[in-house]
Amino acid sequence: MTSRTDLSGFLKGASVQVDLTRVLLTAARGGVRISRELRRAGLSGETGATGDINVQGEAVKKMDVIANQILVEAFSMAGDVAWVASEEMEEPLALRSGAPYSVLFDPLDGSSSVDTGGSVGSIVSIQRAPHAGGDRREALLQRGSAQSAACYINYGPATTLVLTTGSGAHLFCLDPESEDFILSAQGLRIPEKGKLYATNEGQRTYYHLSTRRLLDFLQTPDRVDGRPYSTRYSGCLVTDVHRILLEGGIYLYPADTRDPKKAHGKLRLLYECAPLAMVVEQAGGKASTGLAPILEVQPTEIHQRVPLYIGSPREVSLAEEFEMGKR
Ligand code: AFP
Repeated sequence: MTSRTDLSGFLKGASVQVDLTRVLLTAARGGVRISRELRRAGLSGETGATGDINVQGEAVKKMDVIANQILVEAFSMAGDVAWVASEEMEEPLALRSGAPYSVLFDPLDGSSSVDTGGSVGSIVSIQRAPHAGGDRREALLQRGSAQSAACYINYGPATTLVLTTGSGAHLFCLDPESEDFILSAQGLRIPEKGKLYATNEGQRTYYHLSTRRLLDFLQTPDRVDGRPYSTRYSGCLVTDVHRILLEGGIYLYPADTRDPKKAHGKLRLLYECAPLAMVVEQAGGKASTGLAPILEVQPTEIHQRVPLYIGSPREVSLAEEFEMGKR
């Protein structure tokens, strides 16, 4: 039998601080429970919507609520977490005064795919909590570059976890029998250039001219440059970014002209874009708003939205050139 490294053994071997290790293991255990619930959702009546609308103005699915409860409960018991903030909660929740970390998460990204058997994900950002606790909003509004660690879990045909503590990005696969995450690739490297792009092209009419020109470019045949690109879009950010991370290319959710209230696109900076940016950059990729690195954006609100271009360095730089009007 080949030797296996589980998540806990990996973090120990990588000399990750003990308290940060505990928080990451808590996130992973939460992911195992969510994965279990997802497998049973169709049998236990946990599909469909609750009838509520969340702080983002989106229909809440039953599995959104369950996944959120699982993670809040897990971090509440962890002891190392001062604050949690979630896509599903209007306000951050204070857990333990003086604890070293704050955790921000999207408990179930792409939840509209649950009922139709699509892949979904969880995204977790871990940042240092300020010593004195501070005002709840101020304390959590940290740039992505200040994150201590970030991870996502993709619930697909297999449940996979990709994490970074700032020294590379590493991929783990959930063993469904032992329910351990087992190391499957250490030091992931995103291809410098890919052949795929992922975007909701049905909304192209609403995209700004610069973005439409970028798409035109990606679709224009050029054998030497490897165009046209192919589209792969599942409607789940985690799943789409995971594919781009492994195969190269670009995921984009741009700003658009559809809804003045969402002039910055749909995706949330603190618990979607920043953690994914940290993971992808640790694998040698890039993440940008089109105008600036995602990790350098100073948040002003917990549920702030930003445009996102993320993936291979070549395609993200190209997207920036279009969005900055250099092409
Ligand atoms: P849901 O969680 O409501 O399914 O939204 C998922 C998401 O935030 C992200 O995972 C997708 O990339 C994006 O929305 C898809 O949005 P569009 O439906 O506008 O393409």
